Amino acid sequence: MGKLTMLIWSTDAQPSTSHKSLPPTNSDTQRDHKKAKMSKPTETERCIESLIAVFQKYSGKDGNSFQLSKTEFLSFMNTELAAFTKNQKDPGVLDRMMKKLDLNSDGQLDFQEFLNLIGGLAVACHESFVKASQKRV
Ligand SMILES: [Ca+2]
Repeated sequence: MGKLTMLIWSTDAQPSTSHKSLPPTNSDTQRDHKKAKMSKPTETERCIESLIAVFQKYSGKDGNSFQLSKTEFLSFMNTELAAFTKNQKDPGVLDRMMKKLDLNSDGQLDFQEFLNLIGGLAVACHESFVKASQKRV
């Protein structure tokens, strides 16, 4: 897990050129980068890492390792969001969700399309949280 964070931050922190070609003036950046590597990931960083990990866990099951096929999407929904899925009385809801999320209509969900699902669910959760707290006042 920690490896993923390192990967993310090292991708951002380093120019595409190799280590050898870095001028000595970059030593500060390198030191900061090392420090960032050593420190414990923040809650936000861990959340990002988890989202990537869970996406790859399902996307890696068949076909393209970095896209969710319909089967992988259903497997994800029925496992990770079982409470949500079970509550849906309409059996076509997952089909329609998949179609709606698949913005480029290639029959696969890439990470961006997957994030739209997570984002949408997070917004819905947050809205019901806000509503609930307004009722209490
Ligand atoms: Ca797609």
